[in-house]
Amino acid sequence: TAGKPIKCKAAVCWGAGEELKIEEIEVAPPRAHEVRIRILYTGICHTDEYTRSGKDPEGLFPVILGHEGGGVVESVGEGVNSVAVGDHVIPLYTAECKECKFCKSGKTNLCGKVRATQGKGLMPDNSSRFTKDGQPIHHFMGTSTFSQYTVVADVSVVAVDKKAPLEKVCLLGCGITTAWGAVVKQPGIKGSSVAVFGCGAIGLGVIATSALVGASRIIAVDTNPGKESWAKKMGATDFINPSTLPEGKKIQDHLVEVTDGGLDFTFDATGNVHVMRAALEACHKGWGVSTVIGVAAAGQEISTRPFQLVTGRVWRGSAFGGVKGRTEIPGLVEDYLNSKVKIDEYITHHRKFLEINDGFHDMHGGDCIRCVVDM
Ligand code: AHE
Ligand code: ZN
Repeated sequence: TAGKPIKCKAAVCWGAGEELKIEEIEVAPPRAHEVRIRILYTGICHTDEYTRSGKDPEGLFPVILGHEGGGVVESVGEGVNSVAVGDHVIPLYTAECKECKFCKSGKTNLCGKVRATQGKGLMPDNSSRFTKDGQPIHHFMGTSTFSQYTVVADVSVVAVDKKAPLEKVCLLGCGITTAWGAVVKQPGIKGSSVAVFGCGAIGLGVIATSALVGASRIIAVDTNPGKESWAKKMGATDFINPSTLPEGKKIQDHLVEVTDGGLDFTFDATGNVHVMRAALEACHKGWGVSTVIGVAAAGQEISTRPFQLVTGRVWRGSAFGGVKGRTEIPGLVEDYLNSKVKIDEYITHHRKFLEINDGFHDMHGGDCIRCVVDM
């Protein structure tokens, strides 16, 4: 099949707010510095739903969504030497070229190499590899894992140990890595108090990783009472449901009271800007650090009194947990194989590819942490 177009099935979203439609599409061969991958499994993340729904200001249609995949390299374009045919791989929506200003800075994982074209739903040469009856379909996040075959830039993919089941480690393509990185790259969590807002896959991952690195107290916050047992299972020491607080009592004020002045570290894993404010204001005066992980809809803005910052709280954020995918994901896979990093625990739902829309519906239910789709 190398060098030839491949016909396969893909879940296409034709317009904002529409359900995905399984279509037979054509996937062009990889050009120079591109890799064509047979996707075997993919997770569904709220960001796929965010873009599907039309809330993403960068959203383009028609599009093949999906950014939490695992697969096998089918063929490679000219000049590709980082992965080879047959390698087990995870596509990366945060590329790592190792040579741009960002990559070389040593200060960030945000690679600049393909971000502009990725945001336009195109490959680095400004064109798409996906067509349906000749009509181009946009790529998404440089990954488009809701297709049986996808094409990605060689800087946007990493090979992993073949011993690791792809139906599990595909989740390292987004949620679990994002949560892990947000915690391990934040100095000082060991021995400190942490509050985590939102107990979806990201929030639970932040809890699990905070426990792993030795936080002294981990307070989980969620309005769904069903999340208490999940949070405790992952290592939370306390669970607070803000909707059970007395009328008019703000969650941040409650947290400051029960922690003798506030948390050392807080994390937002909701994408709700009011929750982000609460997370910042729940931090301890003088040193508390709040990390924004959740993605907020177009037009949303955060606010707080500047006095919160003047008095020593720090508001920060990270994308993909600050993780450099090509450098660090192989190690995370080994950590999973050595039972240091949990993945299986997050998988509550499985779906066949033809049921992918049901996977989206699963995600809206409070009992779904991650749904893995068998392509
Ligand atoms: N396109 C949106 C922003 C979306 C966003 O923030 N994406 C996160 C990853 S979400 C994973 O589920 C991210 O890492 N962004 C960094 C980047 O370069 O896109 C918008 O609001 O425009
Ligand atoms: Zn995601």
